[in-house]
Amino acid sequence: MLGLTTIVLAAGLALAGPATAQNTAAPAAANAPTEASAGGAQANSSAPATADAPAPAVADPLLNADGTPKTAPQAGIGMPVDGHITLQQQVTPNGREAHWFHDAILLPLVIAISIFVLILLMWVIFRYRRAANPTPSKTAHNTAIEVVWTLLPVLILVVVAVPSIRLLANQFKPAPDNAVTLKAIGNQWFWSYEYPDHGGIELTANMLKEKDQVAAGTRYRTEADGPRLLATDTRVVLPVGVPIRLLATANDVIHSWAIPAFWIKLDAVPGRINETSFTIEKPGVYYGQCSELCGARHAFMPIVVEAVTPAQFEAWVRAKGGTMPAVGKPSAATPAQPGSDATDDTATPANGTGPVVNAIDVPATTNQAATANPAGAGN
Ligand SMILES: [Cu+2]
Repeated sequence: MLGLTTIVLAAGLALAGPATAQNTAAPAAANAPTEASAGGAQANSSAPATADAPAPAVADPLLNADGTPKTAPQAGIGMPVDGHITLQQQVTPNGREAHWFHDAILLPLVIAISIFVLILLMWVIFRYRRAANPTPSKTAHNTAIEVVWTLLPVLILVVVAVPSIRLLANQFKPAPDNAVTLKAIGNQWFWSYEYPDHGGIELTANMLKEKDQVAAGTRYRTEADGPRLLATDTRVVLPVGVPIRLLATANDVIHSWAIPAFWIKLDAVPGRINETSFTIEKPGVYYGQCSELCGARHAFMPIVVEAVTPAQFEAWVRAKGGTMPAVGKPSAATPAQPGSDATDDTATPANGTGPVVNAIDVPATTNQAATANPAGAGN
């Protein structure tokens, strides 16, 4: 009986959901058609539409007329490098701190401890083997050594804990009010994005396929787009030098939004919004991938961020039909987690019914439709 009640309740919620979403998402919905039509006119959103679509009112300042990006990535920056075995070059303060922590503290410490233990083992094996030491010592305790082997590891852990906890705290420091909010939404198997503080710009990013994998006339990956399996048809555009508030959620299963060069890996969980922040220090193109096993095409939902100057970012926002938020205006998108003190289900129903707000318009988009590539099915 309880099961039946649950099903009925769930069905009721599902039916009520879209209505709630429409109410809460009115501003976003108003922008959506504009964005959709503008997107249709851009080669990066839908390749087949390129041929006969009219030119957009304001051309995307970051794209060429044929939809390819103007900015090519810099070799070895923001992407993996053949034969490279340590962290990617970091372009955020947290990333640099983590890189330093890894290279200057953890790695030397791990190597020193391993060598020390190896030497001790070798010494015991050779010096105290039966042939060299036929009558073993009966010593069972040595207070001095026991104090050392207890205190030394404790001291080492304390030394490691200080920078470790500092880094952890920095990673979860809430973004300031002037941050640019980017909402990343994981889908099987592509990413969609929203800029809630910039007039609700929405993007959908699909992986670009190779030339021999797509039908003639369809956009495929070029060197300007980036490495194979990492390039997307639409890039996330973010300003440098400005804190970014990253919100991550998902529509279906758990995904994870990760860019190694930013020191960012944030789980995107359905019905929940995870938040972190970072500041990109250098303009450039940076690549990442979904980092949570999310199904058959998990490996084919890359992430590309193009970091530009704030002026270029503003021009891009305007070209996308978005608006710049008033100076000093706090983000409207700062989420309250379910169960937190800040959660107020009456004022912001989206918090109590996470999946509903996530579901706005997005399910209509599919990987195949956006790339217009039938080869993707069941791949
Ligand atoms: Cu995924």
